[in-house]
Amino acid sequence: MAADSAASFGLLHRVCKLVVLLCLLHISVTVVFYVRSLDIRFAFVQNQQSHNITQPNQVLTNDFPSRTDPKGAESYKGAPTEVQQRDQEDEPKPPEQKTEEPVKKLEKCPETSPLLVGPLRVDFNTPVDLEQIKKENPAVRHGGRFRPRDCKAQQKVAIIIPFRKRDEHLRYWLYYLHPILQRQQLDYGVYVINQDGDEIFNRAKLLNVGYVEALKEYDYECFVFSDVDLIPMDDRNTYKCFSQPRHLSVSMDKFGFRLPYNQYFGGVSSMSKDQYLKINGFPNNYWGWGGEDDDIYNRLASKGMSISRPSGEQGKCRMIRHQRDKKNEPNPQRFDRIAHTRQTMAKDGINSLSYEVVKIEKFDLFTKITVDVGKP
Ligand code: UDH
Ligand code: NGS
Repeated sequence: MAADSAASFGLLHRVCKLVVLLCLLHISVTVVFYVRSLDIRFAFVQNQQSHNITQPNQVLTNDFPSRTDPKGAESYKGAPTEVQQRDQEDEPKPPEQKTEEPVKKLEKCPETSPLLVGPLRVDFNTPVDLEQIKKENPAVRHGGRFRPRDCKAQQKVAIIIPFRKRDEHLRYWLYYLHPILQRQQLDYGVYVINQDGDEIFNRAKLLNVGYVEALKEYDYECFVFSDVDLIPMDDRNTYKCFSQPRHLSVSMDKFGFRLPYNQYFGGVSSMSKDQYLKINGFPNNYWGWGGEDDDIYNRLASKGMSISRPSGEQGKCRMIRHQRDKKNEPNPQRFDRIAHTRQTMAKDGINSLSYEVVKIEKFDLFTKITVDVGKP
């Protein structure tokens, strides 16, 4: 009897063990299938996300086609990696997305930029390198263009530099001016107008060329005309236009930080399109050094305009010392010419400008336009 019950207990025990084992097997199979179904759902969601990002952008759809896209099924490369996905998000939004989520309209930048720091240290003892300047100004776009990211600039300003064989000066100019102009929150472009050949230099004609060429590229409303060797020592001296033509380089180190004479309009000046057109632009026939800036002053005065200037403190600037350039000797005709500005200005200016563009080069930090301006 005892032996019988022991045997049946053993049998029951084995059956129970078998049942437990079967249960465990069942649970394991269920778990395996459940996990696999999760995988599939996860992949599907990822795929849907990639599809949603890429679908409106045809270029990207080719790179990351959705499994549901029959055209792309062959070339499917899997769900995008984190980097790929970020790249996609950086791409410009397609037009249809613009209607769903309108691009935020930028507010106008304040009248006075909050980024200004005031007086600056300027020296020319250490050489500067274009690559370094580029690295330090990552927001400057190809061709030397910039506009503020977070607000709409008050003015679109073309900066025109008359130029020939002054590469070292230009590097200093770019090194100091790009950070200043960005802090001034301007929508600006830098145009270096390079006189081709070795004929006698003509600063004012190059400035006229700069005006015309810059306008071909963008709807500039203000023009700053700057010698390549002049650097402002205070970023509150904003390179923009005012209700009257502006003289910006009012206290130069070489003149003991004073104006050399009241009518002086050389170095750096700015004019709106209207102001510039009112005086028929600048004279084209001042070959060699001197007088062209006095002629411009005479033009402005004859049209009843006055000169606006920053304070002596804010208008401080340094000139890079240099020798007189070859083929820019003092112009012996300059005194006679400035005596007759009123008679000549209607015929000599933007309405009589002729030149030939030799080359346009877009560098990282500026646009260089090489021109043949002819000879006297
Ligand atoms: N410029 C050139 N290349 C030239 C001549 C002039 O790029 O060969 C441009 C440059 O932007 C320069 C501007 O024209 O800043 C005005 O010319 P400038 O610098 O010769 O005129 P500035 O009145 O100097 O500043 C005159 C010569 C002073 C010689 C002093 C010697 N101690
Ligand atoms: C005047 C010149 C200007 C010149 C200014 C400053 O005499 O063109 O000196 O020159 N006018 C005449 O010659 C008629 S500077 O000292 O910067 O070389 O801008």
